[in-house]
Amino acid sequence: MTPQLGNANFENYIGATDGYSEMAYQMVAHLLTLGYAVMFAALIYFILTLRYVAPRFRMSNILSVVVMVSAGLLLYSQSENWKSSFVYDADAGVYLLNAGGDLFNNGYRYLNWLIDVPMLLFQMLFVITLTKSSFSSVRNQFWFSGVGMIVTGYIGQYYEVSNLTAFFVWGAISTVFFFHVLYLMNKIIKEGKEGLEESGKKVLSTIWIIFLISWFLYPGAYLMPYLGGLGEDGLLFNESGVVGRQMTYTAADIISKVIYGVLLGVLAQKISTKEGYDYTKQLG
Ligand code: RET
Repeated sequence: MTPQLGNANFENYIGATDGYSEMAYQMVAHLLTLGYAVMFAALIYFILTLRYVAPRFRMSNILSVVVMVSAGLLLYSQSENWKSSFVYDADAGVYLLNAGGDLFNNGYRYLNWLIDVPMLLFQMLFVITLTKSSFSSVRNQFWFSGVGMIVTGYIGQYYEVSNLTAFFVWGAISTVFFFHVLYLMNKIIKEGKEGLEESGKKVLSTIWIIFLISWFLYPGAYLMPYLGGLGEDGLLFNESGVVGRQMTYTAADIISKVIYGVLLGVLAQKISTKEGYDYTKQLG
């Protein structure tokens, strides 16, 4: 029997029917905890490395700090949400939906992206030098399409079980914005490479690759319940899909926010050194 869960995310449907085994429940709890622990650790890193780069690049570190605080807090809420949504049932031997509590919803993440996506995109603009495009035009387009992508995806995720047509249509609209963001990022990375030395170019190429991989993981997580087949009989419409979704989100978050920020810092440090900025003289 399908429970009356309306627009709830599929995690609740699994919790209300089969329930979660100890392993699946704990894996999700641990992944969410890992997520916010990494954000708070990296927060310290971005603060401490602020002076390693010339002043004009420091905005990139500052934006990483903003991203770490917002992601850390939201992942903490997401983790509390998981723990209050499902409770252990000793008779059934699994974790079941907590009848008196909040339902589980991935929406905290989406609202976090509303802050983080524009910040991550702007960060690039503070490290590279644009040769053809205008700073304010790229910044405005990043805002527009970044926000458009998230808001439409946020609406779509409410329909992941209750209305598959709405789920895919909103997802498709979101993808149009996503491709615009990818197009812009690719364009400015190419421009940014122009004035750089070989080693700087290499870092920028790596940044583009990890950007592409990690950003594509998010739509993968959105589609997760149906990656093994459509409908409630699909191979991933169960606890494996739930764990898979949180694994994907956690990996994507660590790569797109932390590793990306660290690599931008490495690039900024290379350019700073080349321009004669010696950070060892600035410390102490
Ligand atoms: C959604 C909805 C389905 C279609 C697409 C999506 C793309 C999401 C992306 C999110 C990136 C988030 C980042 C967060 C970092 O803090 C909204 C899942 C294309 C690309 C980088």
